[in-house]
Amino acid sequence: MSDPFMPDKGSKGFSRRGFIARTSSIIGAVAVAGGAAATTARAAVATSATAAPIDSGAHVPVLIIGTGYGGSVAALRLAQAGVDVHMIEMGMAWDTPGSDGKIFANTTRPDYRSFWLRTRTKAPISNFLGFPIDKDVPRYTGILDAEEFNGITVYQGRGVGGGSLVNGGMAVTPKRERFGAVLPSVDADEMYDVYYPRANAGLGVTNVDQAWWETAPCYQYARVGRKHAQRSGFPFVFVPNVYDWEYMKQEEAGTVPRSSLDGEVLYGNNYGKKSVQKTYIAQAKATGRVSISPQHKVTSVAPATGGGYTVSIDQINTTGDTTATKTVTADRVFFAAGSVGTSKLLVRLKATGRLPLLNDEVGKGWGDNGNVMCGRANHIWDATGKLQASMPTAGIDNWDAGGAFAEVAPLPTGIETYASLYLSITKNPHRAEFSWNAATGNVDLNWQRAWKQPAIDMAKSIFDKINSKEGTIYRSDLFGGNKVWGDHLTYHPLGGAVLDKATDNYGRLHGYSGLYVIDGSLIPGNTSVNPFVTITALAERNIEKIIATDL
Ligand code: FAE
Repeated sequence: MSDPFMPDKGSKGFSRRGFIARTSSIIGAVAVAGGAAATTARAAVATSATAAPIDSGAHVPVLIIGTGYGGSVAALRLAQAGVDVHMIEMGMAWDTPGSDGKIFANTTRPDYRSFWLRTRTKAPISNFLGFPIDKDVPRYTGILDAEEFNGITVYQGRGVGGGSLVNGGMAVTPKRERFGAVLPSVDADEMYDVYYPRANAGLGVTNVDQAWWETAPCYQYARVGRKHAQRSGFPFVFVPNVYDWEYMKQEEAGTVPRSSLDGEVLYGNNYGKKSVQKTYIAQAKATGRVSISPQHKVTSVAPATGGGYTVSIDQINTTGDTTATKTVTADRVFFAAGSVGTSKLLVRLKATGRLPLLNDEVGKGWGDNGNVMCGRANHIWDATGKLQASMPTAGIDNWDAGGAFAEVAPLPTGIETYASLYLSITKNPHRAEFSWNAATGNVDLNWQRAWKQPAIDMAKSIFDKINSKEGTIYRSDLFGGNKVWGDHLTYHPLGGAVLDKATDNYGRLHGYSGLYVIDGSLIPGNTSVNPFVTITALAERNIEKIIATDL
């Protein structure tokens, strides 16, 4: 089959006019195909057999809100300790293929499955060669939420598995000497001796085979990233991942269906990636003590007369409409709805009198992990490869000298772009606060776009130097309006219910016994690297203590 993204035969380099012509026709074709597929595929998903939804009036010993990293760790460890657990997840189960035979949509061909209740995609990289690439999609409870707040779009995974469904799988343990700034109230020895190793084992974290990496065409972009980093004197570090490397080798050999080598990531990986659905949640379900209600959204938690908590839940359909309202009771409730989900719930419940005794730290200490994106335009002799594995393997560590750790990111378009893309994590000091807006009935976040400037400056400590050394420039065609910096987003929301402030030092919420926070909202805004290993390790630490002392 001919590859429609391939440059014309015989062309020496990349032709802008040719690309645009081809891209428009592909986008057009995909829009039609996606629309046609939508009706039948939605029917297939609706018949998913997994859902054993909770009944209104039920009583459960433990209810967990959310099924990402924190929620999954809590569910598994509680179940292993003999406690029955019910998990409530607003997103879909993601266990049933659509009419194309795939559970998840491809990054280059977004369809109804791609976005959470949007009628138009909102890709993190909005443009290519200056042209917008977003397109209309049917409104559906898709996998990636681009939630918009003042000055920032916060990307989050929706579904059983949370962010693990959509992320790049980079499984990075912060350097030990930096841990004191990440979680100042936590004993580093315990974390590095016990809980980080436990988390890495539970998540299935492994290192890429470096000998293979050195020659694999799909990591040419990363090798170019290394060459440029090292020529400018920056440390280049390999980072582990949860992707199955043996599977990726087989993808390369053409013996299995492609996932990472087909550009799958943002809207889910059909194969190869060990999301928590396949690790913690699979193990938790195997205990027989854990059940899950997908497409159920917790709207309220309040003390119940006679002890425990009353939890209100909306069951929703695939267009986001409420089809049933349920009330259940639970002895204990774990908030694991992610930094944004947990913060929004707690701030609203405090302000509206359901949980008035929560302290004033609730909603505070929110950060974006200093995320900022940029691209560099390489010379024609520095091709980054038309085949790019979607799972990053490495980063440039300039944290101590310049405050930035830059992930060498793929740009899996299927064509040679001569672009190097980076997601930088920076020491940006700004922290925002969630607050209740009684007029709109929403929870607002007071982030300001200008607060990204320190992050940009820190990222520049790496890329200005590389550009100067290589004689290259920043790409200005990726984020619209000739912008060089992707300063409008974060993939890494953290904080809002900070450990040892809104909660005690193990995540027990002040003011209410039996209410816990166990997700990224405990971490005060920055982890110095990608966050999910730290979220998982902290959850392992806290749940061990809670099981030992509270249950
Ligand atoms: P999270 O995984 O977000 O799970 C929360 C769950 O709660 C979600 O499934 C929600 O749908 C659900 N929920 C929310 N509100 C409600 C409610 N009211 N009722 C019921 N359910 C609810 O939380 N991190 C890395 O370390 N490495 C990476 O390579 C990486 N790449 C990323 C790429 C992308 C595109 C994105 C979006 C994120 C990436 N991250 C990465 C961040 C990582 O996925 C994120 O930090 C964790 O998923 C956060 O884990 P939590 O358990 O806090």
